[in-house]
Amino acid sequence: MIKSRICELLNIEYPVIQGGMAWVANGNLAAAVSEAGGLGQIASGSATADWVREQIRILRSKTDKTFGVNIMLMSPFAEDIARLVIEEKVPVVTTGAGNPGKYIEAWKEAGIKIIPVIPATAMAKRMQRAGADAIIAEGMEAGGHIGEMTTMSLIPQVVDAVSIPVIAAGGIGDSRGMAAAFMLGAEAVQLGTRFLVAEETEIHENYKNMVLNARDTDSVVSGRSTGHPVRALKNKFTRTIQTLDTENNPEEIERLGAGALRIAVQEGDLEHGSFMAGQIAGLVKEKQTCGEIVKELIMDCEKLLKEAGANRIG
Ligand code: TUI
Repeated sequence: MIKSRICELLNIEYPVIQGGMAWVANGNLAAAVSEAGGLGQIASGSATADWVREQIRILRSKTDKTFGVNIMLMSPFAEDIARLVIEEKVPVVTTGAGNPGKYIEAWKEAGIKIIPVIPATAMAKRMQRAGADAIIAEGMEAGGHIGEMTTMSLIPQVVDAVSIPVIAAGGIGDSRGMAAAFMLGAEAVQLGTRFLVAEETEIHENYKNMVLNARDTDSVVSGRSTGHPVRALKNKFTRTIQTLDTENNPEEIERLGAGALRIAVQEGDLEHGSFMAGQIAGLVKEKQTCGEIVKELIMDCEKLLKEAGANRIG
């Protein structure tokens, strides 16, 4: 049985976390993942605190298992949601796209488990010093807003830099990626792209088909000129943004970018939408329930790790 400090810390059965995907990860999806024994998360993205509160209600009507809320720190509502998670006694908070330092003391007082996403070791150490319970180290293979490091290089360096448990994210789509992450010293994995096509995920069919039809090289990074690079599947939108990058026009990128993810998720607009997904999209070929995804990951990962023990070189 794969057990780790993360299972104990979060009171979950399996060390599998569903990524905090803005506009995608609602109360329904998070409940399905938590019911499957992993950690489901509601993503606040740029939504209001009222929307997040509603999703927490929906989730709690479907499961009494542990769940998380992911707070996107660049959101204008981050402050409100930071308060809401205390009011609602949310058990686990993860953060992305910034430094959650100013909220940590209040969250700790409320007994919330705090897990920031970090893109590099310096930030990992800072978060440990500030009182984080664990960290998610996310490589640039991930979809959405990314850092510079790859998962393969980032995970072992972060594992050596901190003593709190490390959750690996970015480029993990199946049990092989999960086993590799454990070999690098991670104690859990976070997957986003694989859950994009889950049966319970309520996004436009065009989005699911973009992921299911993607090849390995179909995701691209755009928006570097804004300081907030984003990985998404190639389309007219990403080509426009890349042109604006070369013209060094971050203002126009911010203007076009605002709302592009929502347009992809809700309207499936293949030209103007930002279909954020990770490099591992090329591996995702099948719609499954969250229960099937979690079970397959765990069973096959256990087998791989056992076989790796039996087939040691030398
Ligand atoms: O946050 C993500 N992925 C996201 S957020 C998002 S919503 C969005 N939409 C359009 C433009 C920008 C965002 C879509 N995908 N992943 C976690 C993550 N966090 N990746 C990188 C970071 C990060 C970056 C800098 C975490 C901390 C950090 O600290 C900088 C500082 O303040 O020192």
